[in-house]
Amino acid sequence: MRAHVAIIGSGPAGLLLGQLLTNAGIDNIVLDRVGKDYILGRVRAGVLEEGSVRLLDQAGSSARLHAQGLQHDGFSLAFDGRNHRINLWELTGKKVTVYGQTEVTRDLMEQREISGAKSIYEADNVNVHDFGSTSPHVTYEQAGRTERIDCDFIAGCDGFHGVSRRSVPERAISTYERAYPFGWLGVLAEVPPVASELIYANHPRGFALCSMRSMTRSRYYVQCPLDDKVEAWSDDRFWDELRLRLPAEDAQAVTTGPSFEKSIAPLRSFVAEPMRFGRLFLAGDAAHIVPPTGAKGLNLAVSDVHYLFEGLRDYYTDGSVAGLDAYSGRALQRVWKAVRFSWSMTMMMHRFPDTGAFGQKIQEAELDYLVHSRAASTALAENYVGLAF
Ligand code: FAS
Ligand code: PHB
Repeated sequence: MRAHVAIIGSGPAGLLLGQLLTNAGIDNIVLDRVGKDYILGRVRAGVLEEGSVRLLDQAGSSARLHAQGLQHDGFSLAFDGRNHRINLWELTGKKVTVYGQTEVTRDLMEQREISGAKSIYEADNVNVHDFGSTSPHVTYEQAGRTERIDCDFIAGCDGFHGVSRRSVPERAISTYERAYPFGWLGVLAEVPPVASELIYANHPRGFALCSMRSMTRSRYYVQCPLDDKVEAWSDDRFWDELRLRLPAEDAQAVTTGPSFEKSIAPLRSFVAEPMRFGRLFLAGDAAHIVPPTGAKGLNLAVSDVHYLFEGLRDYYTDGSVAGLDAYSGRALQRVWKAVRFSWSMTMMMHRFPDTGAFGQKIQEAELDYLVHSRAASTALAENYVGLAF
C-alpha cells in the first residue's frame, strides 16, 4: 500500500487530520490498534473552544455539533459555599461549546466512511520505520500477515501510550512531566445537569466538577486518591460526596440517578519536545497531556492538527517545507501556554495532601481575588475560551 500520509491513531487528532487532508485531495490512511466501538466507548472531553469548532467546520464535520452542541458563555467557580460566575462572553467576546469528544469522534468517523478514505482498525503491532529518510514506512499485522504502507510522512496521533513517540531515539527527544497525587472519578448519568453551565468546585474535601453532555445527560467528577478503585464507589456514595463538595443551593438541586459509566483517570502534565522527527510528526496526546481541569486536552489536539495540516497542504500544493519546518515550534508555543493554564487551574482547585489548612486558605484567597478582579477574571477567561491558533 502507498499513501502520501500515514496517520497512526483514529482518535480526534488522527481523524480530523485525515479529514482535512482528504478534503484537500491529499491521500492518507488512518490506522488504529483497536476497533471503532472501543474508541467510541471511551468517555473523555466535553468542552470545545471556538477555534476547535471552526476547524471542525473547515473539515465539514460540524453539522451535528451545531445542532446538538450547547453554547456556554460562562461557567462558575464554587468555593467557600458560594458560586461565582465567570462571564466568558462579557470578558472575551467568546463562548465555548459543550459537545462530547465521543460525538466529535463519531462525526469524524462517519464522514471518513462517506469520503471513502482508507482506515485500518484492529491493526496489531504497528511500527514506524525510516522516518529519518525521505521514504518512511509503517508496518502492521492483521489476519496473521505483516502489511506495509509506504508514505511521504507519518502523523503520530496515537495518544500518550502510542508507538510513535516511543520510536524516537531517547537522545533526540526531551520530556517534561508533572504527575498529580490524585485522580478524577467521573460518572455519566441520564439525569438533567444541576445547572445550565459548568461548575468547578474547590472544597476542603476535594475538587468536584459538574458538567454535562446534554440537558438530559450529566457528566460529574470528584477528585479521588490515586489508588482509589471504581468498585469502592457506589452511586449513592458518589452522589453524597458530590453534594458535600457543592454549595448548598446546588447540592439540593442535584438530580441523582443510576450511572451508566464510571471511571477513574489519573492526572498528569506532560510535554515532549520537539514534536517533529524528520518525516514523523507527533500531534495531540502523543506529544502532550494536560490535566482536564482546564478543558484543554482535546482542544490542543485540534490546534496541533491545524498547524500540521497547513504544513502538509503547503508541501503538496507548492512544495514549500516552511510550514512543516515551523510545525513543532508553532505547536509547542500554544501547547506550553495551555499546559501552564491547566496546571494553574489544577493547583488552584484541588486538595493537595501536603499543603493542609494553609494551602486551602491560600487557594480560597486566590479564588477570592480572581472573582473580584476584572483583570484576573479576564486572564482566566481568555485562557479558558482558548488562545488564538
Ligand atoms: P487519543 O488518545 O484520543 O487517540 C489515540 C488513538 O491512537 C487511540 O484510538 C488509540 O487506540 C490509538 N493508538 C494508540 N497506540 C496505538 C498503536 N500503537 N497503534 C495504533 N493505534 C494506536 N480532555 C479534555 O479536554 N477534557 C477531559 O475531560 C478529558 N478527559 C480525559 C480522560 C481520560 C481518561 C483521558 C485518557 C484523556 C482525557 N482528556 C480530556 C484528554 C483527551 O480528550 C485527549 O486530549 C484526546 O483524546 C486527544 O486526542 P488524540 O490525540 O487523538 O489521542
Ligand atoms: C467534561 O464534560 O468531561 C469536562 C468538561 C470540562 C473539563 C473537564 C471535563 O474541564
